[in-house]
Amino acid sequence: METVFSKIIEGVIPCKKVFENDRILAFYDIEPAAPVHVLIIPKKYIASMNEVTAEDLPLIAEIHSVAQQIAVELGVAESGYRLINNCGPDSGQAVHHLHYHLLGGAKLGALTG
Ligand code: IU
Repeated sequence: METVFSKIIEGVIPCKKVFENDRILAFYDIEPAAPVHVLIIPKKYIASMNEVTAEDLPLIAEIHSVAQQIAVELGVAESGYRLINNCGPDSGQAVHHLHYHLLGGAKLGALTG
């Protein structure tokens, strides 16, 4: 399914890239919720966490590895950061292409639920 993130992956919509390889793209969120707010997405279309399959698990592991690397490069590894996935309506997931928010650069508020 085409989403805004497919268009970003295709380069039709520009983004401020932080990381890219054949499988993963990371870019700055256009509406940052923290001083550092990066989205990390697989290039493969997966609608949400609910659609992740066993065959996707190496890709999910690689996303974690990329997040770790980005945290170091953007200087938040030691101060701390969050890696968040929103899945489904109650989470507020707005873009139906799997993505992880990497948030840091300030003391983050308590998680609410
Ligand atoms: P969510 O987890 O689906 O709620 O997060 C979607 C994010 O995608 C949200 O933080 C938006 O600001 C962000 N975003 C973006 O970075 N670029 C875009 O063109 C669009 C949304 I549309």
